[in-house]
Amino acid sequence: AVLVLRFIEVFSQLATSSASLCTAGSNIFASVRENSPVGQFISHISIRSDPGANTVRLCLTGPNANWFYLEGRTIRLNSSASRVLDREVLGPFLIAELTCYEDDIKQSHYRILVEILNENDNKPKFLEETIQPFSISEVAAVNSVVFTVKAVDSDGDMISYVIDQSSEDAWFFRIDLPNSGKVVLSKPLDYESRTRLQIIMWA
Ligand SMILES: [Ca+2]
Ligand SMILES: [Ca+2]
Ligand SMILES: [Ca+2]
Repeated sequence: AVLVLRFIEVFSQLATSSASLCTAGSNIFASVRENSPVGQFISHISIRSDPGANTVRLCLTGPNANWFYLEGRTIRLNSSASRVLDREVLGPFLIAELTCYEDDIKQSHYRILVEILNENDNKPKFLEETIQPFSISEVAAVNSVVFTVKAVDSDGDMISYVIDQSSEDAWFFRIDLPNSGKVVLSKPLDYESRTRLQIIMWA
């Protein structure tokens, strides 16, 4: 008889737990564009109960929980003018956890994974060592690569390079492969007529 009673106890606990107002939720996978304004919608929370009901409490925790706030059953972005969501600083994902308490007893726990979508919000920057003054022999072959520049872009964008045609000595040079940064000599050089050349390049 004792054994039968114990079995019934376990069964009734399981039944109570599955009837919790916190259930029917799920892990949350969402995305948000970087630089999004405060209040940007992230995700609904699909738990059964209205979190306004005084027996149920939702709690955000985890490494990036401070990027979110709760508004009823909605998760929104907690950014501000001085604290922008920056994919280049934070990386591609925000990670947090959502815990649902009922009468202060932890009932369910969900993972939140939000991808930060990239925007092209950084300009390419030339690597200083590739844009220093340097010498070219006056006998350098026309149509040969005489120098190579390189720029980096923290968005990971493909970079192309152009010679500003308004710059004084632009006509001495050309770029055959816009993404390579390789600058080709177009005209023969003559030390007796010019000892310095200067061009402006854009990345
Ligand atoms: Ca950014
Ligand atoms: Ca970006
Ligand atoms: Ca960029």
